[in-house]
Amino acid sequence: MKATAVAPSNIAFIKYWGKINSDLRLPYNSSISMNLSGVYSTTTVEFSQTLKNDEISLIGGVFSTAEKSRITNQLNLVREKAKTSLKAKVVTQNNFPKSAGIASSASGFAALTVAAAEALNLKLPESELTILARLGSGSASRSIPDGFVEWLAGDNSRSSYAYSIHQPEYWDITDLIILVSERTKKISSTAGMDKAATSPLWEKRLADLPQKISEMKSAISAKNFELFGSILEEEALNMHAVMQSQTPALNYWTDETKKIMELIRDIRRDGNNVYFTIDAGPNVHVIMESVDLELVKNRLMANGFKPDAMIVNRPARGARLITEHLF
Ligand code: 2P0
Repeated sequence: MKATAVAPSNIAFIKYWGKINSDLRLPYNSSISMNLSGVYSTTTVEFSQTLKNDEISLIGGVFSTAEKSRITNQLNLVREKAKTSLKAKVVTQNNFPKSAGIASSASGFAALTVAAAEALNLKLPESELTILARLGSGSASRSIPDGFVEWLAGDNSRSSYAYSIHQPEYWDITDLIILVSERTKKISSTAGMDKAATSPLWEKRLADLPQKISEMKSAISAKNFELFGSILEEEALNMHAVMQSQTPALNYWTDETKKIMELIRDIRRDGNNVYFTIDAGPNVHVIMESVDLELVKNRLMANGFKPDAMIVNRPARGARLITEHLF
């Protein structure tokens, strides 16, 4: 009745921004991502007859009431599948501080789902785990399969699942996350993406996405880094253009974010294949072939960015069970 799972965070190459069905967390479009080796959540779940309520805690932090109730809802989904009403103790640990501004919902809901399903001895196929995780947080579905992942939009809950396109070893690329301090409290991506369709750029984005997704997959399959990087960067800018032109407008960039974007363009003008992408926050993900890591790090440090504000990530496996429990 007890299990522990580790799940990575993931970086989206083609972004999920907007739900066609909020209750089922069905996205408007399919998305593509890579699991990250350097940022992950570990979650232990134990169901027990002695518990009167779910007991939910975060090592090194505190869950808000809203976060706790989202976790209870996720446990309810797994309990429903196992036809049990047993309550659970849940302990989670992220290997990155909450203040780093790294979203923990992808890694957190993936680890929670895999651990809870195992603790109730549900032997679910991977695709079903990705569907369950999606109901907790959309991007969590992409943190379950290994390596490079596509989450298919689908047109109902069964058809909106994620699968591995390539194993982590397939391509030796690096995502160097540059942590940027947040000046203002950010709007959650759940709240922000509800307004995506108010942007005048929205219809065009949606119309262009199928072609972009197919080009992105071809670029990854051909290991054409230059093509991959240019689609990656355009896609990030396109999503942020939608965010910034939504009503109300949503801006996640700080001056530091923009400075890093300019610096990456400079490094590229000097003949290096380096690109960036940005999620719903100010941190910049610098994407490069792994051989270029030292060069990029040195350029960033020469421009005042500290190594302790950088997290190196390689493509990683998805969620997996481990035998060491948190309690
Ligand atoms: C992504 N983001 O594809 C995009 C890019 C943010 C920007 O997935 O409401 O936390 O929990 O389903 O998964 C963040 O959205 O949203 C996200 P919910 P989630 O990675």
